[in-house]
Amino acid sequence: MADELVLLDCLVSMFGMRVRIALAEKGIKYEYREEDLDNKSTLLLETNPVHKKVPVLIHNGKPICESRIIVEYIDEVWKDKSPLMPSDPYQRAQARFWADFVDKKVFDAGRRIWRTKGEELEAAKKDLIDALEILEGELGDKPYFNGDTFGFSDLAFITFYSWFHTYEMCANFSIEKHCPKLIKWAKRCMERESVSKSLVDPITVYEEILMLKKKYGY
Ligand SMILES: N[C@@H](CCC(=O)N[C@@H](CS)C(=O)NCC(=O)O)C(=O)O
Ligand SMILES: *[C@@H]1O[C@H](CO)[C@@H](O)[C@H](O)[C@H]1NC(C)=O
Ligand SMILES: *[C@@H]1O[C@H](CO)[C@@H](O)[C@H](O)[C@H]1NC(C)=O
Repeated sequence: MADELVLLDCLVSMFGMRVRIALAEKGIKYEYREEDLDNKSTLLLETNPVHKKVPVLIHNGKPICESRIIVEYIDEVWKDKSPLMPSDPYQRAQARFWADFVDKKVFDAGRRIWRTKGEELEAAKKDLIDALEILEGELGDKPYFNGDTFGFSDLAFITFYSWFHTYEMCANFSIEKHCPKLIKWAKRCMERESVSKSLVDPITVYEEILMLKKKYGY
C-alpha cells in the first residue's frame, strides 16, 4: 500500500516550512492543506488536540505534531534517502541543541519584533541580534551547522530566512551587517531545491505580517 500523507500547514509558517523541506529532501509526495488559523478545521483540532497548531503530518491516518518531532519522524521512516540527522550520537545531540536554540531564542525574539512597539521592540531587536550573533559564531567558517553537509539544524533554522526581511523592516536593521556569514550560509542552503521550493517569498511573509499588525493593532 502506498503511504498516504496529509500535511496541515500554513504557508508562511517557519515550522511548516521545515516539514516541507524534509519531505522534499526525501522526495515524498503528500497532500498539502492550508489551515485558516482563525478558523481551524475539525481535522486540525482532532489531530492536534493538545496544541491545536500547525504543522501536523498525518501518515496513513496517524497524526504527528510539533515540527522538529515531525522532521525526525520523517528522517527515521524514510531513512535511506538524504539522511538529515547525523549518525554520530554526539553530533545528533548538537544538531538538536541548535534547533532547540532557534526555537527558544530566534523565534521568541522574532515574534516580539512584529508584535510590539517602543521599548519592548528595542529589547526584542537586541535579543534577536544576540541570538543571531551566537548562531553566526557557532557556524564560523563551516559551510553548514553540522559541518560539510546540510542537515537537521540547517533545516530547522533556514526557514527563518523567509522572515529576515520582516524582522529587518519592523526593527529597522540589517541582519547582513551583523551576521554576514549567516547570509552566505542562507544563500548556500537556498541552492538546494528542497529549500528554495519550500521557503516562502519574504515579501509574502511581510505582507501577511503587515495585515496582522493592522488587524490586531500590534
Ligand atoms: N512548536 C511548534 C510551533 C507551531 C506553531 O507555533 N504554529 C503556529 C503557526 S506558525 C500555529 O499553528 N498557531 C496557531 C495558534 O497558536 O492558534 C512546532 O514546532 O510545530
Ligand atoms: C470556517 O470554516 C468552515 C469550514 O472549514 C467554513 O464552512 C466557514 O464558512 C468558515 N467560517 C469563517 C468565518 O470563515
Ligand atoms: C533606521 O536606522 C538608520 C541607521 O541605522 C537611521 O538612520 C534611520 O533614521 C532609522 N529609521 C527609522 C525609521 O528609525
